Amino acid sequence: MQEMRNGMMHFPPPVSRDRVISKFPKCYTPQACLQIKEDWDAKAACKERTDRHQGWDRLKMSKAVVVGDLNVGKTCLINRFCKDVFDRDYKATIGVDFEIERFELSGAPFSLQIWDTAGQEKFKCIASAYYRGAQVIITVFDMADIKSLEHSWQWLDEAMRENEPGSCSVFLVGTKSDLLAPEERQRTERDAIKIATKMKAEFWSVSAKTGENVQGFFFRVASLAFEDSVLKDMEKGITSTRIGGGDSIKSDRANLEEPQSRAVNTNCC
Ligand SMILES: Nc1nc2c(ncn2[C@@H]2O[C@H](COP(=O)(O)OP(=O)(O)O)[C@@H](O)[C@H]2O)c(=O)[nH]1
Ligand SMILES: [Mg+2]
Repeated sequence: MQEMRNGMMHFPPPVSRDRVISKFPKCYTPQACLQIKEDWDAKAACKERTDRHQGWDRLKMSKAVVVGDLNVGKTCLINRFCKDVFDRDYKATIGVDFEIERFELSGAPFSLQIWDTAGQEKFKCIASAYYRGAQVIITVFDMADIKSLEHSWQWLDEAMRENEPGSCSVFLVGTKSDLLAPEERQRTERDAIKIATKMKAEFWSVSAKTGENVQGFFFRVASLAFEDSVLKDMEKGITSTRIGGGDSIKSDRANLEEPQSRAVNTNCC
C-alpha cells in the first residue's frame, strides 16, 4: 500500500474514526464464541510493528465470505455495516464482488474483504473462487425462518470444500432479530447456539433494519481475523523481531497458550 513518489513515502489515508478499534470486542454470547479473552494476544507484536511502520508496508488483509439462503439478509447486513443504509438498491455495484473495509486494530492497520454473492445462491451454483482462500466464513440465516438455520450446514460444507480444515473462523449469524417477539427470539437463539457449538462457530444475532449488533459483529470478525493472521505469521516466523523485554517469539507464543487466554472453539472448521 505504501508507495514511493518523488522519493517520498506515501501512506494510505488515515482509517476513518469509526473503524478504529482499541479495545478487544466482546462476543455475543460466551455459550458459542471463538475467543473468551478480553485483550489482544498479539498486542505487543502489533504495537511494535506499527511503531516501526512495518504494518503499513505489509498491510494485512483477510477474506470473509458471506453465505446462506437467498433472502436471509446477507446483502442488507453488509450494506448496513459498510454503507450504513438499509434496503437501498445497491445493485449498481454488480461486478464488484466484495467491499473492502479498512480498520485500525490495537494501533495496527488491517483490511477486511467482505464478499457478497450476486444472487447465485438461488441456483445453488456459487463459483468455487468465491469461497477459495477465505479466512472467515459468515453463515447467515433468517431468525424468522427456521429452515434457513437448518440449511446453514450445507452452506458451511460447501465453503469448507474449498478451504483447508482449520484455516477458517466460522460465524453463524441470525438476521432480522427485529421481527421476533422476545420469547421467540430466545427460543431461536437457543437452537442456533446448539448448532453453532457443533459447527465450532461463533453465534451472533443481528438486525440490519435496526442496526442492532451489526457493528459489534463486524468489529469482532475483523479483530479475530486480524489476530489469527498475526499469530499465523508469527508461527511461520515472518515476525523475526523480539518482543517486550527481549523475550523471544517462542516464549511469547508460550504465553499466548496460557489456558485463560485460550479460545473456546479455536481453529474451527
Ligand atoms: N425486518 C428485516 N428485514 C430484513 C433484514 N435484513 C434484510 N431484510 C429483508 O430481507 C429481504 C432480503 O434481504 P437481502 O439482503 O437481499 O437478502 P440476501 O438474498 O440474503 O442478500 C429484503 O426484503 C430485506 O428488506 C432485517 O434485519 N430485518
Ligand atoms: Mg444478496
